[in-house]
Amino acid sequence: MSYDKNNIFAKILRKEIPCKKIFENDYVLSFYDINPQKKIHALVIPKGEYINLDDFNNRASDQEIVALSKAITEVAKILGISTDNGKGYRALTNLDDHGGQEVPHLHFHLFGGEKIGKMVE
Ligand code: DGP
Repeated sequence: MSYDKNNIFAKILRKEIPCKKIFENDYVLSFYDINPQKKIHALVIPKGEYINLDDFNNRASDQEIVALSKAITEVAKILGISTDNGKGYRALTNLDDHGGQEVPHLHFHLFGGEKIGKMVE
């Protein structure tokens, strides 16, 4: 499967459609999910063209990988849901068909602002 340059997050990265930005640096963009599933629902995406986490880990540079991982922690701090203040959140990424991925550009969901039930008992 090749990267679809017309996916919605590619359009957001090209500023062809707007987003409610939370954080940005050379490698990463974070913005609010358009259809929040929890009180706080943010997305963190790499600026590079990666379909999912497997594609990212196969092809991205160490710099890009570190930047994405650290951005998740940074965004949680900005949103006031980080483990620093004893709150916490869920970071999740869906991969491909069985994972229920809809947008084929790697994204981590950050859910927080309320207690989240267990997905796997
Ligand atoms: P997933 O199912 O993991 O591929 O999640 C895709 C998420 O992307 C879903 O929670 C809704 C969100 N989303 C889809 N279109 C847009 C959009 O145009 N703007 C924003 N901010 N989020 C979007």
